[in-house]
Amino acid sequence: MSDIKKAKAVKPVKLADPVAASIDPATQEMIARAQELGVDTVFDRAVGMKPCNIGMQGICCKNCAMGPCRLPLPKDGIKENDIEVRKGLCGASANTIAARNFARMVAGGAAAHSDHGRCVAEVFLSVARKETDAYQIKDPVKLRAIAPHFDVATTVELDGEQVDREIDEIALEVAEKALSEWGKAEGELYNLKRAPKPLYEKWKKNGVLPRNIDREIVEIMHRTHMGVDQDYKNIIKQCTRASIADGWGGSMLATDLQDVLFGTPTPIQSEANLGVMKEDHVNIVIHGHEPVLSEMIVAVSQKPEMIDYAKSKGAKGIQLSGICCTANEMLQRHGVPSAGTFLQQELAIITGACDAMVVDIQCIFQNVANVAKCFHTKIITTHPIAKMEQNNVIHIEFDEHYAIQDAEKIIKLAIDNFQNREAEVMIPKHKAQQIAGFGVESILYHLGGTFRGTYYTLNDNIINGRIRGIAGVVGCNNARTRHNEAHIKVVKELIKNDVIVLTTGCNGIACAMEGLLTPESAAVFCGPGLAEVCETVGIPPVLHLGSCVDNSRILLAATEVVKAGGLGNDICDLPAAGSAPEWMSEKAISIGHYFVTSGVYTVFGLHLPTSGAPVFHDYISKEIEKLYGGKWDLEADPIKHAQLMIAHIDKKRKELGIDKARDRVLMDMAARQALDA
Ligand code: SF4
Ligand code: MSK
Repeated sequence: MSDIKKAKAVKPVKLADPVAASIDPATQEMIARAQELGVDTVFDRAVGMKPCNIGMQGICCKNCAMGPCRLPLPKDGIKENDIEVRKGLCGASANTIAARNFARMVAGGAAAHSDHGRCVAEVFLSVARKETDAYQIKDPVKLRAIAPHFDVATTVELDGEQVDREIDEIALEVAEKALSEWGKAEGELYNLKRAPKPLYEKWKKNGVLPRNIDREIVEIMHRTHMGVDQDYKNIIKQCTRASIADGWGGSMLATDLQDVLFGTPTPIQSEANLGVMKEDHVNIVIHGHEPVLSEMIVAVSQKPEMIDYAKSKGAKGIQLSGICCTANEMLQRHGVPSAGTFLQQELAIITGACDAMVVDIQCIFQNVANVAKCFHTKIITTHPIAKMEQNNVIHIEFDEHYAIQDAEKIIKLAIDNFQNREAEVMIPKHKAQQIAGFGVESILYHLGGTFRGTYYTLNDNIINGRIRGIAGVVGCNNARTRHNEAHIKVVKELIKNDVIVLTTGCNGIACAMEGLLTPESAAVFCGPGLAEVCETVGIPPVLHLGSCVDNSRILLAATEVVKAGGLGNDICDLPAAGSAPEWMSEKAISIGHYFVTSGVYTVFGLHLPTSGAPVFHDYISKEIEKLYGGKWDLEADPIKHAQLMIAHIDKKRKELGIDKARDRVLMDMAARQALDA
């Protein structure tokens, strides 16, 4: 305690047990260190403040000033006339209230992803218009690949022949059309047609094709206003439309345009956990979601003059690392190591070695500024929509037109702060190797057929049973449950049972910290079939596909599997399932709902804010399957959670007639087609 600013430290009333709070030794060490220094962290606060039971069940309405109206479940069970007896002042039923709350979570999540996408689209337009020279189009091949989805021609007729169109012309047209996706007056989103045709037809039949991204979010806010939509099925219909506008709209646009601008990820080696920070370097931890700024920070931090400047201040160099999805963005394109997941953000400062934490948008604790007051760390906010009220926070607004200058200013500030370290530095030793940077394209390369140009090998191995199925395991940490425990138990149970895992977000970081993102982990943790495939092609059993917006890569990978043939005609036919074992954010609910309405059986951990309205809960966890082929489920126990996913995968294998194929019968193309017939 003597070596930190005592006056600023606020001792929490109750302290967390570090071992009960996290499975990760680095996290345990740093929680204990924080407690020794008298600095409170989210782990302590979670012990001291219990969540509201009514809110957890989704049955508290505060949509007007006559409330909040709370509708606890009757002790003697739900009555037949529940909607007449259990109601708010206006008469809103538990189903209406829970559906409205759920819909507003989808609106919040879809807005967050989509506003991120809009920002990228605006930078892309600036680049296409040559208004900034800080960014260039790094992946013209991907630009040509996505252009047709926007009805943008990639060739032009010249002397009676089709020749490649200028990349700048394509970029400008794609940029303008992409940006109009947020507010166009008529039509539907361009990317919807990238879904398997039967899925598109289901959306059309059910009247949920999104018109433009902003409209669907605004309409949720309107329909959930006091006294508007009071039919939970109709509210969820709009939820579906907005979540599709997220997954197949805003998020997919963000992913595609980021790939075009910053490069499509390819497998890359790096490290994960707090041990990636270096005591003798200037440590800059970048946290948030948007790669527009972090791309520049990566570029500028590698400039020799910046490294020399750091050396002139006594450091050996500059060590960048990331938290949350900015970490994933910098990891997948540059191999920048991940310092940790969502719940480790305060701990990075408590190392005493964080010279600057640079934040952009989403998942940033306001408490990082309080923790920073106890150390020398500069907290730098960079986004006009995400500031903090604490007076120790520096705001350097990032403008893509002055991107390099802004990044230089931020990095110099961090370097100048290196000499101000006061507290004893304590960086946990723990870190793990990881291979990240997978995507639709790289899966094609590793598990596809070079000549066939499809997901042939992947499908073949699913059909022959070496790979039992595919799981998308994604999402956050939640301080209400032991950090990373459910993430790791779910993933290990899946790969043990030959289910290949596609991961994004904080699950990806958790798996990296556990060493599951290495090809070598296959021999240790996988069932024999998956281990054989991973060893043969040299991939990890858990493929890290990137950040939260990159869940769109999972949708497109699933679509590629459908296209490759032999596993049905739609995403809902695949032996596949989704999971968010430690979810916490509204974005997770939006992702969960677009997984479900894209045909994926999706299991969440912890709890769902629907349990106080069992009829509504039944609707999204049973009836909705008839409309879209996917449904919600809930299981807090990680092993049972994974087993539910495996049972669903086995059910789909049986429906496809490939349940007997697990005895490793080698099949040729004709046999596979016969199975599909
Ligand atoms: Fe209560 Fe109805 Fe107002 Fe909600 S909208 S707070 S249920 S009166
Ligand atoms: S960062 S949304 S805690 S995954 Fe995308 Fe992690 Fe969840 Fe934030």
